[in-house]
Amino acid sequence: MELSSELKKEMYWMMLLSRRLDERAWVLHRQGKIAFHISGIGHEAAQVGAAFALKRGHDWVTPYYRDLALMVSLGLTPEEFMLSLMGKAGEPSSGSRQMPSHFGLRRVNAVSHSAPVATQAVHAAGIGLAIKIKKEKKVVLTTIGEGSTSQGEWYEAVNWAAVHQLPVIFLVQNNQYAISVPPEMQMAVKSAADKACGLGLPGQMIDGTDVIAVYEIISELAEAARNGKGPALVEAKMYRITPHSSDDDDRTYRSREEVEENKKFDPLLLTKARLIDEGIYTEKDLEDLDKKAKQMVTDAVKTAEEAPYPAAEEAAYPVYAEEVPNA
Ligand SMILES: Cc1ncc(C[n+]2csc(CCOP(=O)(O)OP(=O)(O)O)c2C)c(N)n1
Ligand SMILES: [Mg+2]
Repeated sequence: MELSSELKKEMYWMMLLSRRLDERAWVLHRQGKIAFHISGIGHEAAQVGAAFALKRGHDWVTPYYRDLALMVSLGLTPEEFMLSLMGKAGEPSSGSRQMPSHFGLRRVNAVSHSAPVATQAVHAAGIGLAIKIKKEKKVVLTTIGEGSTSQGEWYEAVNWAAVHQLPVIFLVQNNQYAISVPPEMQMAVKSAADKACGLGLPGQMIDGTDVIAVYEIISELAEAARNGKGPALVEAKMYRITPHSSDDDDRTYRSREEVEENKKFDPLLLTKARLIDEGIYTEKDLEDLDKKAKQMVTDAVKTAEEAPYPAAEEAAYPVYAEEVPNA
């Protein structure tokens, strides 16, 4: 079924806004205004396609640190992202107790994760079990990098979801590096999706630069999972255009030529070209949208810069059950 132009426009807008937020984060880091950034540049198509396949606020998400575009599509505002980068009060994941990009947003059922990679997959399996016990028609999307599928927790979570036929979609974002380590140095199979056959669930590899393909595939799997058909594993392939994080110097393990070559597969540019080809947008429309996105980012930076830091006396509170102030 051909998707509506409106839907394509909405998805492009989320990709664009996330990209401009992400780029500004790098600038803020270089200006010494923030301590750390971990980037989702190159991952936007996979994340936006997946987010749009969910019923926002109904389904559940346990994301990972590269999921800015996923979170923006679910409803994280530019201001909230900037508050987290600057460690200001009111940041919705943890009231700025957590590292930036350890996304959580209670109003859309997105659960903040721990820094050890793959723990979010275990949380997803647990939420999936709760959904099954309560007989709800919901799905959990959990995301992860390909390198982190080598972690024990990931196998345990996928195994558990497969044994109990839980409504969980395990989305692997294969950006071809785990910091400096390429996939062939840490998995003997060609694709993380191949791991599915040993765990007893369907697995497939998809083009993670094609927002529409991702949307269509995850939509179908999500609907099947909501209707009791069990979990699925999807590996979306893309390229990590930036260094791993603002603490990484990627010149030590990959050539500039390789990075330049892979910029041809930049999902934002591919989607833009497609929208122009299909007559959905003109170059001028896209320029206007870009101005709008940049202005929103500038406004968000200003708001976050003017926002207060959390009060010192609130630092240790609340760790468990009470409300996070201002969240
Ligand atoms: C259990 C654990 N080991 C190591 C790390 C340090 N670490 C953080 S991100 C990362 C690489 C993860 O690579 P991948 O899963 O491919 O995700 P990507 O960052 O490429 O999106 C590592 C080793 C960690 N956070 N947790
Ligand atoms: Mg990776």
